[in-house]
Amino acid sequence: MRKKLSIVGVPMDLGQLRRGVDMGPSAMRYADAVKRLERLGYEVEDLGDITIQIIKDDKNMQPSLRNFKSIIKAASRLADCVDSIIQKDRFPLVLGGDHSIAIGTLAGTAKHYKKLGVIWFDAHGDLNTDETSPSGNIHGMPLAASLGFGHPDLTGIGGFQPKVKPEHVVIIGARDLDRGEKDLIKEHSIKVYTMHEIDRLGMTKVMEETIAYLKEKTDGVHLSLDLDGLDPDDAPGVGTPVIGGISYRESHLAMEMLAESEIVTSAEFVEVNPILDEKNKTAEIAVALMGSLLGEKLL
Ligand code: HAR
Ligand code: MN
Ligand code: MN
Ligand code: MN
Repeated sequence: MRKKLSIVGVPMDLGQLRRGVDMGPSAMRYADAVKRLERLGYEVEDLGDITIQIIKDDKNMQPSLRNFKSIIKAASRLADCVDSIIQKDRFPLVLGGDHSIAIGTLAGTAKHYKKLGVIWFDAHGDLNTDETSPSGNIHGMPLAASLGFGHPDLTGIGGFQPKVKPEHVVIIGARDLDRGEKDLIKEHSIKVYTMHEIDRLGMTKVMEETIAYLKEKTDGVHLSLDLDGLDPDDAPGVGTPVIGGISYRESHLAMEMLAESEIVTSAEFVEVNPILDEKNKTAEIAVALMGSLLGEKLL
């Protein structure tokens, strides 16, 4: 049977302060995401973008949760959309947008998998709550919210929580973790491959271990790929670059190994900011990584 895939864009930049990441979906479409995946034999439908509604005065209503209401609204819409894609037996591919959109993606996905695994490919942990966040930016909170930590309106999107359990999460590429995030990781024994472990073990071993860790105990795996997981020399078009990241080839290797493992059941590519990019390089990398994740090979 031919595999079917649905793309949905989330042109939202409200989870952080730098404008431009709302153009990420356009940039990835411009980089020929649809054609690239069709070439791999998928039947691809592009559902267009989720409508983003900016609620008046939301920005300053709660400084510890900036744009809270608008983000919740978008997340709920995205959750419904992802839910209906999976109901139609299609693979959801979400184009961000800042990383706060993952709250919605995971809410939609988790409805279908009781033991959902999550691979969080990111320079950051995104494990802050409104109480630990140094910025009040919700794009630093989506993994915490999906685990059930944080403001009840964020953790409760979709009407249930948590979406995912700590023992079903693997973070890859972390190199900028805040105090509260480190505490949460230790308290809940979340598996993290920081850049230290990636340097030490190599990406091959990291991915072998990640796949083995998730394969046995999960019934589906969501890949949440923040382009700032890559080194900013390779992927400059991101709002919060952190030096010393995953290389272009290492990230492809990770995607290729995931493709071989066949464990991934949904994916999102976030934080592409075309305004900060060099000739759409980061969006092109994102699309190339989608290709590798979905089975593209070099030979
Ligand atoms: N940890 C910082 C905060 O919570 C920075 C988060 C930056 N996040 C992203 N997503 N780009 O990974 O404010
Ligand atoms: Mn992130
Ligand atoms: Mn990040
Ligand atoms: Mn930080």
